[in-house]
Amino acid sequence: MQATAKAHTNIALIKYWGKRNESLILPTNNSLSLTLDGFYTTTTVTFSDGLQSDEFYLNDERITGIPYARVTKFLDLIRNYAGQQLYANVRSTNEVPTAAGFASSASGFAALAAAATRALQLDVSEQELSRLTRQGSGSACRSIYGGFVEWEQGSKDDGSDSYAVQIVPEDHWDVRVAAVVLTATEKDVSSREGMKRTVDTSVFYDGWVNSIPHDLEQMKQGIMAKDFEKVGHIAEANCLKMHATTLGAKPPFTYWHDSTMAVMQTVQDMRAKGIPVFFTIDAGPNVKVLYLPQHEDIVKKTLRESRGVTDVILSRTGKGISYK
Ligand code: 2P0
Repeated sequence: MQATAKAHTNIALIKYWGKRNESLILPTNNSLSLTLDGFYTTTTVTFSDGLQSDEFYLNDERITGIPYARVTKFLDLIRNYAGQQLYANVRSTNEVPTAAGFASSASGFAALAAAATRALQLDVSEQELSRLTRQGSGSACRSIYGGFVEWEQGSKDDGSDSYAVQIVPEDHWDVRVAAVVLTATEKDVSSREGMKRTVDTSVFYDGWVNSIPHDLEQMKQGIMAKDFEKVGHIAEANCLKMHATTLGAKPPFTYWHDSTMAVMQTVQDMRAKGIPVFFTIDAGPNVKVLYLPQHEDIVKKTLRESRGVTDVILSRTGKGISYK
């Protein structure tokens, strides 16, 4: 009744930004991501009839409150699926520096779903695992797979056609990502709250949703052709559009700090000098920079010198779920 799974985080090049169903976590648009090998969560789940409730430890610390509630709610889903009632001990180790601004929920829920289903010896396909994982955290459903991954939004009300699919595996293309660390403070507006406020109130929201099919088609062409300029330009523009929706919300908000904009400027300045680099930003101030291996040294050096930067962490493309 015990299993251990490892899942890597992912960075969206076409963002998931809004739900059409909050309890089932069904998105308003398809999204597309790159799985990263540098950031991951390893989770061991042990179901036991000796437990009176679920237990959750993260990096050896007992977790309570909202993060614990999200884990038990997800375990309820798995228990329901399996048709049994045993409580679980969950032990996770995060190799995702929170300061790097990666949602640890992506690798966290992917590893939890994989370990919990394996511990119960459930015979689930990767597609089914992705569908289950989605209900813990939307972006996590993409972390089941390595390489470039698309989350199909689906159209059914029950969510049965909303899951991730792999576009190409991790060895298709050596694209790299630099995580530019700016601040260790918690964000003011969580991604869950931010996307809800945007869907409910942003005057720019329809424009965002309507722009996705074209971005997706072009992005997939770029990935297949390994056209870095094409992929980079679409990713950067898609990120800017997502962030524009927050300025049209009521009340308006932004995830950017002045140092965020300084890094965006640094990236565009590098590009003006002929180095192909592109940025993307999630629901926080930190910036991720896409680059090719031959530019690693100059990219790292230049980003480190940008105003307000405390660290630059480099990553390659990563694998999907693995078990120990
Ligand atoms: C993404 N983000 O595609 C987008 C871009 C943030 C900005 O997915 O409510 O933690 O658990 O489904 O997955 C962050 O949102 O939200 C996210 P829930 P999640 O990566």
